Amino acid sequence: MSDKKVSVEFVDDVALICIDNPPVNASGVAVRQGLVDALEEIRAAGTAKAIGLYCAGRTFVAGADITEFGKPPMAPGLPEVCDILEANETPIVAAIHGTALGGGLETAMGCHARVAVSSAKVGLPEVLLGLLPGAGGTQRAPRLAGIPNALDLILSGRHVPAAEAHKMGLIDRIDDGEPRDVALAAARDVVSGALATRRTCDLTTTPDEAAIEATAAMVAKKHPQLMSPQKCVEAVAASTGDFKEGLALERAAFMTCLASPQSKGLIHAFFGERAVANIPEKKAQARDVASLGVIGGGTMGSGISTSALMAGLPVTLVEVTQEALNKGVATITGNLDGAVKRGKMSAEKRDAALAMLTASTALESLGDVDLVIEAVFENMDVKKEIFGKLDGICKEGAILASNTSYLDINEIAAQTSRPSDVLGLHFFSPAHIMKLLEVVVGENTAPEVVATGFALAKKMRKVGVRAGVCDGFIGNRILGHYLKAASYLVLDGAHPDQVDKALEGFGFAMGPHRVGDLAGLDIGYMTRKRLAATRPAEERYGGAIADRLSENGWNGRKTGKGYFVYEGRETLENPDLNGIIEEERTKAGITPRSFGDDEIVERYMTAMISEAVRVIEDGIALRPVDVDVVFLMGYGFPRFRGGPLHYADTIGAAELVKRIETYAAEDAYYWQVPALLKKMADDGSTFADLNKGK
Ligand code: T1G
Repeated sequence: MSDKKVSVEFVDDVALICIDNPPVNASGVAVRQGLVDALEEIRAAGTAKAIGLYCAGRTFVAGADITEFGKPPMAPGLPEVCDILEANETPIVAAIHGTALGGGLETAMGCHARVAVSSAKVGLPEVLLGLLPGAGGTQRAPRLAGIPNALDLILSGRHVPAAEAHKMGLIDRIDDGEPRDVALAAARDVVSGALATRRTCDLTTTPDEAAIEATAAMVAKKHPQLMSPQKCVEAVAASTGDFKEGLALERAAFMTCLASPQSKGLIHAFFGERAVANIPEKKAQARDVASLGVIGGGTMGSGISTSALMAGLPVTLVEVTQEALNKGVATITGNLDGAVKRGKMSAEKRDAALAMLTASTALESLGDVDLVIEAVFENMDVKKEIFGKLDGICKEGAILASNTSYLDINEIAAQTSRPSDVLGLHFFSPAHIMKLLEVVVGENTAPEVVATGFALAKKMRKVGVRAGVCDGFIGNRILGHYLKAASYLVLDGAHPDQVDKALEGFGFAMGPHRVGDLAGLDIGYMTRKRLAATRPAEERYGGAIADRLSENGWNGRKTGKGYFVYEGRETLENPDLNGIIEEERTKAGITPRSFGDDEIVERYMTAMISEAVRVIEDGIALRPVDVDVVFLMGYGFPRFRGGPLHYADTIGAAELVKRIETYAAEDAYYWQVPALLKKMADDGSTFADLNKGK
């Protein structure tokens, strides 16, 4: 059965088992069967007094093979393998390097002792996939580390450094060296008695009702929509009882979660974040970027600079005046201080990062940098002027990027003699925190320049998504469309607060009106004014209410008033809002009607999905998963729903077409069925099929 992902080596009176299943030694069926076969081979040989288990490559087992989920189970299952390891007569010690995660840590906890190199990390991140540890982790972790630590590990999904894991009791010893050597030394120490062994199942868990109750309450408050966190708490609570009964409860909970749409959404998100790196330019040779220039020290420019400095990239920040420059440097310093406070970096690293910042009021100071990111306010003429100047200043081979959120990269590139070196790098605010980076590819952008954009994204720990050129690229184009649906809902009778609450119930961290107030209503106002001249006559105008707010100077949090009123940390009703809404309805001759929360969500999501389909049709996004990742990483889309188009597959193209045709009776211009969606409704295909290139 096994295709030798697992090998056995006999050294004197010990045996070594090596797992070699690149890239991350996921415990797929070949690894599981290989482990069982290896134990049998060692038993048959009868020479080993102890066994060392280690992995080849960059990491210990990083979990069960997630690609097997949702497929018919293949024996032996991982729970069974962990039980076999634990029951084995000859003691087994696991030698951990890299990351022992999920089923990987469970495999190690099934062994009779664990040693780790000091750089190793361990964790049980299954909850991030809408699951819970399903191979004994909820029963063995509490026995080794106690209930509070086990709850922390299982509900945070965090990767715990070896030293802390040692303190927790998960790791018995820290040993540095090559994994095989560490495994060999540890196995010999088991034989000599220098390293104690025990079966985790024989240990007992000290009850801790208070921790269980407090965690259950926290989970109910923090993750009201999610199933698996609650299941995690229930399983850990069972660890104070009979071991086998606890395993059975864990298994039942695991199978329930595995079948849930939430887990499917989260697993789609996991693989999606990796799939978006698969671009046509993947094989092109990226250029080295060892220095960055950033033009504009405003919110975006200082956020981008901060992110680059945190990634170890020297930055030259350019502003027009010394005062603006000082403000930019102060913002960057504040961002870095904040990162130190949040424990994201040490004070020493902050100081080193700040030392890599050069501030200048001269564009000429960017003559030698490898890549420039222009992040000035959203005005085409200003951007064109800057790119025209950069063309004469920057060295040959330098890459010129714009952080524009909407504007035409081709038009900007045409200001230079080197349009092949120009692309869009669209960061999201706050840029030193948000993980999304839209890499906008112009009609002349060279493949190696695109590849460099993605390499920079990886270096800055961002998730790059390839986008074509259109107004607003992938995210903002779709946002612009579904926000119209939200504005029509309010004009037709729903209240902004109800719309927000309905979408927060769906899973968004914040509804569109609160997001508008947070980002600043003036941004939307300027966009509506910018597009006014080109707005089709047949398009219904939804911006009347928002215009009134901005024209009153009420632009949201930054002015203390927008759709809501903000006093300190309090969000209060805006007493003037209802009057404005009624006046605009009357002006438009609208008799308001009531909307249920479900209908609000349906209309909002159908609008989002339909424009997302057009973005695919127009080739602005490569695949549906690219749209999903943009919304998961940049627009607060509920991760457990997997993104707008993964979610769309839970509705089906036929039903979506029916909805749009129904709504079109009210507004045939806004509600149009995209051709691709119609085709999918006819041939029964799904967005998952499109992701597979079908
Ligand atoms: N299964 C299958 N493929 C995996 C995988 C896994 N567990 N982990 C990574 N890959 C693939 C990934 O898709 C990518 O593929 C390549 O490996 C490199 O990954 C019973 C049920 C280990 C920290 O949740 O967090 O065990 O894109 O790009 O940035 O209780 O991968 O190259 O084709 O992410 O260096 C629990 C998931 C599973 C850990 C490395 N384990 N992995 O990060 O590389 S559930 C996890 C990670 C479980 C049991 C349960 C990270 C990493 P491709 P990468 P990286």
